[in-house]
Amino acid sequence: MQEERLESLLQENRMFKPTSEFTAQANIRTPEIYEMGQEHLSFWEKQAERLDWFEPWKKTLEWSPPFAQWYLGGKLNASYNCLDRHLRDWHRNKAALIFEGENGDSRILTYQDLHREVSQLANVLKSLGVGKGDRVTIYLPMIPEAVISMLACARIGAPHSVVFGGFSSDALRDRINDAQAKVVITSDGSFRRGSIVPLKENADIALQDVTCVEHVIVVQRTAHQVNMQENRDIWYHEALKTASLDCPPVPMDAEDMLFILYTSGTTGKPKGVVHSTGGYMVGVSTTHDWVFDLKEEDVYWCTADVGWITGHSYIVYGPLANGATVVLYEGSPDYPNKDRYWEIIEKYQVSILYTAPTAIRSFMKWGPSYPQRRDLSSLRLLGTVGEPINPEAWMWYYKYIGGEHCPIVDTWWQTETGMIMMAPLPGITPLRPGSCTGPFPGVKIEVVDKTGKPVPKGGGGYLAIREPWPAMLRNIYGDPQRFEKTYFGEWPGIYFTGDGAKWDKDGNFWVLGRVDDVINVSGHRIGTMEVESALVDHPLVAEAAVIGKTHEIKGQALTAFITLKEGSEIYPTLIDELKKHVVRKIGALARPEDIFFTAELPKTRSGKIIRRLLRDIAEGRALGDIATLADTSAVNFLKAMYQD
Ligand code: 6R9
Repeated sequence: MQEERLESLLQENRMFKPTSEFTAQANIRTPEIYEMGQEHLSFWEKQAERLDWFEPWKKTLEWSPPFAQWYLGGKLNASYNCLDRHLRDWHRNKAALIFEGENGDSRILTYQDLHREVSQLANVLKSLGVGKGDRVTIYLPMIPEAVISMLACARIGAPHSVVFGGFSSDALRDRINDAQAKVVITSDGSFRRGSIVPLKENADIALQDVTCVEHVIVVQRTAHQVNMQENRDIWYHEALKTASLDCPPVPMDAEDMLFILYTSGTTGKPKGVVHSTGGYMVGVSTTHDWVFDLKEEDVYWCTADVGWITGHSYIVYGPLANGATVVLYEGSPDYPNKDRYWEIIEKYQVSILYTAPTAIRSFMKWGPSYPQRRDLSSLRLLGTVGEPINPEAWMWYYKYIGGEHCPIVDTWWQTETGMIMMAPLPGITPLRPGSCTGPFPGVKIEVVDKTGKPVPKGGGGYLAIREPWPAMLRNIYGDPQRFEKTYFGEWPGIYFTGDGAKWDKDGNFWVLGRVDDVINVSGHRIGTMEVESALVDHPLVAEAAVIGKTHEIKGQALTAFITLKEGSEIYPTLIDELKKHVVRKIGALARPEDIFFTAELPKTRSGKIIRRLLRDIAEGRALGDIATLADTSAVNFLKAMYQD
């Protein structure tokens, strides 16, 4: 897949220079900014001034690979930077959150409103015994209370761990246990395409095997009947009624943990990515301001879920630190109609839209009539994130959504990087459909070979980050060895991204996708091992191998190859049962698209499953080198089966 994509990309020579009108009004207008970025330390020192610090930092960076510390000795609070400092002038009455529910209900919270509710919830958390350093798990839909909960935790220095509402009770349980959370914040349910997802019920099941959680705060969203466990469960709205409005923000050390966010890796166990307070806030606020060219009057909408890093950095912390007006939408793009996004843009006069290539490919499939029936003239800038965008989807987005006048910022970054690492600066960088252009000022990214040496321009290899950056992950929660091995194990002192890429003669980067056992389904990272463990957990399954197969809309889809235990019979509903089993163990996002039964899996002589061969078979490609294969009959069998 990578070679094919690369070939077609290299023929891609369309280029869109910033228009003079856009440049004239842009936040960043001069290319010298890149030279300033070369002076890595002074550059990031200057950017830190955009935050309010209770105490100034004494040293910008302490780098003892793999551990970085930024803004040492500085004290600040993320919630103070997102809220309190905007209350000094008229901004207190500016809309901070514009919430649109799936049912069409809406709620607008000004910065003052948000500050009030955050302070109250922070006091409730304190009354439940949550203090600095205690972890809180948040399992909520895309409703204002999700943002409020994150900021309330930040206010009292309690790291949050947001778990995406689409995860199953098993996945939630593992994440609660790994973080040893003291409190869980959830809701009775969430609306999804007209039905109710029973979040509280999932949380109750998860908590059956958990001993660390003392209390559950329950937001009422769907108002259906749920069980409330005495002495443990508390209604959010009732607790807030009596909570004081005054909750002073706790001064945090720049290096104190702001949050943990779990993401998939190459082993079965998700990694708890740890982010700091100071460096993270500097990174997300600077990139949000410059990449999205944020203006006071903008209505900014990022369609990600707060359960992912994109939601953390570019719905909550970056935009609110910058005093933006942020749209928060609860539902799906096709509910009740396929023009829901465009309806929202028209309704709130959205000027900046940040979404994912997988969504754009769905819109393409539905056709331009849906955006055409709405007024999208308020849009002035578009963004994408989550996976490589194919040039055709880029062009469609540019034409039908951006009306051929909005720059598109293709932003490459990761849960671990915390902030956007590569993207155009829309006032100065020429756009190339399918390329995220190049690194943000102050970021040093290279394409390197197996030994960690940069390949010449025009070549391809692995994407690596040469210097530490402020928003980089600080650790994997509770597992510093895994942190070092995963990210700095290949080449000491150089961060390995897990992505393959090519840079062209002009220095533009073309990211090709993951080179490890991580699959990107609709922009969501899923580890093959996680799905394999879920499958072998089924009583009939002996072995499972999961691969990513190219998919028109999702980018990649999961295909599983399975061998059954001795004496097990295949019956008609087994495939369906196995898919359901994975959904129960992980969540709907990990449901395999296809499942194939086979007598054997292709393995190396040392017994490792050769996923590369399975990928070739699934993609219908000629098989590469099979010299390492222990038994070629398995491959012949699989090929014959696949072609049937
Ligand atoms: C922010 C986010 C990270 C992985 C990353 C890469 C892929 C993200 C991309 C992109 C090409 C882009 N990725 N943005 N690939 N172009 N603009 O998505 O974080 O969920 O951790 O995923 O997503 O493969 O390594 P995360």
